[in-house]
Amino acid sequence: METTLANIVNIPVDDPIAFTFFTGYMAMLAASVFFFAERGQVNGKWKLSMLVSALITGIAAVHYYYMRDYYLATGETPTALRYIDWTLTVPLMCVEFYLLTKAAGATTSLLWKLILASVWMLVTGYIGEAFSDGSSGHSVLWGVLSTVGYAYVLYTAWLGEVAQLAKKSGDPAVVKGIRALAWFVLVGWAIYPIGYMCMPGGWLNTGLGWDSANIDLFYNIADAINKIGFGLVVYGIAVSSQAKTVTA
Ligand SMILES: *C/C=C(C)/C=C/C=C(C)/C=C/C1=C(C)CCCC1(C)C
Repeated sequence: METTLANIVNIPVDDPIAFTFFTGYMAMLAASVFFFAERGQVNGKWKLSMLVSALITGIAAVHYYYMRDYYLATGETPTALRYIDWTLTVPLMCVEFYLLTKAAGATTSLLWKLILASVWMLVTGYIGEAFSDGSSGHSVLWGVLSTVGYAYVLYTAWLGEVAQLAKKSGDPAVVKGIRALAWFVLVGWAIYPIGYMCMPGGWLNTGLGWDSANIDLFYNIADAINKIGFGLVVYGIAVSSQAKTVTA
């Protein structure tokens, strides 16, 4: 059998995109093991949230494994794999919001609204990215449509049902944790549309002359921040709310 270049893990030292694909993969894998192991240490009511954290980083790790290979073999951005990853993991982040506020009365209708908004955000974003010919009009329209879904999740986390339920929970660990997750949605998630606008033809691309694969630098860094960060916040809630019940 012939050995093709794609069989060899070769990370060019001067390629930051390849580097972030590789380290992103390792970080997601390590985080997954951590969340899964720590799941055994936390109070029963937080175990499912911890498992969801492990699933989010675990699903991402598998996608990073394939995305890294795809990028190394083709030099192109793995758009389809990227969006399959997000379509699985972002709704799971919505599940985290639901699970954390469930004791305070979160309904499955809230969960479905969040999932629908995030899937809308991703399907429209995918159309804007995968079928864009580099002329801005097409991708701007889909980017704007996508932002509607993003705005809905943002609103729900900061002011809407999730924020109100967190307050109602009366658990300071949950109030603080939901606020931290809301910050992730505001700042961490904003990296994605900024990257999107830096693509060829995008509003922020003027004069950058960037290759479209540069988008992966934004997405890889944002994914590490958001997926591992989300999980750590959930872990923090589980641990601090537990410490309270022990001393109470
Ligand atoms: C783990 C993956 C996460 C948290 C992915 C989040 C993705 C977004 C918030 C993407 C948002 C987009 C817009 C708001 C407009 C342009 C198109 C997208 C899909 C990049």
